[in-house]
Amino acid sequence: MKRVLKPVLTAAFALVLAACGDGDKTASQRLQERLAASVADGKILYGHQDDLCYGHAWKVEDVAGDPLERSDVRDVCGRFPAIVGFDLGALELGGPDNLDDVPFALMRRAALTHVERGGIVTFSWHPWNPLTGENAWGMPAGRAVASVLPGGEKHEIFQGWLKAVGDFFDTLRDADGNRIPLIFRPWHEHTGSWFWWGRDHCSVEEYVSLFRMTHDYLAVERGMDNIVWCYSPGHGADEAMYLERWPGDDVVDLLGMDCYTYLGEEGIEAATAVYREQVGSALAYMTRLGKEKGKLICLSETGLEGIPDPHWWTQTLYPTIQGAPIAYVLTWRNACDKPGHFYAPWKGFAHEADFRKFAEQDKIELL
Ligand code: BMA
Repeated sequence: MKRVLKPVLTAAFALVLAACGDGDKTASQRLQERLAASVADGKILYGHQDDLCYGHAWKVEDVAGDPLERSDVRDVCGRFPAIVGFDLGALELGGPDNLDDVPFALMRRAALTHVERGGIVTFSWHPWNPLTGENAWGMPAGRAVASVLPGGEKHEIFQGWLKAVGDFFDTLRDADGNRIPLIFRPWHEHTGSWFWWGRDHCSVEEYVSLFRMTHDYLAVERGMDNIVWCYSPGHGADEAMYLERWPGDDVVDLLGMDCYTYLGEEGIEAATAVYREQVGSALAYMTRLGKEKGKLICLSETGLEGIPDPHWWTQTLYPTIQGAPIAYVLTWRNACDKPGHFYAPWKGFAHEADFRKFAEQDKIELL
């Protein structure tokens, strides 16, 4: 009798434990809790786009075998970024590589490797325009958003594109076969009009429907409860614009913002002043909104292309973000094939010491 009962009781106890403990939380909730704990601890995680796949003047060649230990960030400060960003653009076209020539097989390995090391991954998506066949930036955009919504002429094709994203995410599983937690940040910078889902190319209702359709397909239809959904308007959005196309409290977990220091003809001082004003004011209302909505906030994309300012990290970025409860800040990619297109330092770069100082701040977390 005892022998029969014991395993039954043990199994029942495990069930009760699971119901009370972490076991009933989704991977998305656990990642949000981890980020919230880091914010409560006063930390800001540092992230870098495509970090393990390539850097300034190098790239991974051996997709299946490379140990993925190279990183421009690590070369400069000895540590990997805490967050690595990837972009799914061109996945929808069915080819092996993304829009920046990163093989999806490499992206998968890099994401899994980074999570195994204790890091966090985030995905953006610059899909082609399903109506015109141009890339995400191609203009005129036409009524592409309307065309992918139910009843639109590209709806069915677009369902296939969403399926491609779902299928790719579904392959991101740990050694136990569980889907890894990930941040997904679709339909970003939509308060500008440089992408086909931008402000001038669709109505408020159409944008909201696009976001919700994407969420419902992955989170509901595919049951992906490992995704933290990030909403990230572009630079210059005031609070009204930020909220104008808000897709709903039920489909957003993380409030983001994409904002860069744009070096124009007026010089670095003017660019820095604009950046500090834009990011500073956005983080102020995002902090309030995050509290009201019980959601985390982040600076989802930022940087200064080519980093011509020797003190950008310590005198522009750090003072602008250090007072805000952002979970993370991510700087954009270091292209391996465009020498001036980089947003993190690399070994030998003239101003690399300033990044090291930034990375050494107590507040700033790397792996
Ligand atoms: C842009 C640039 C492009 C790139 C795109 C998507 O900001 O970096 O070169 O193709 O992002 O990653």
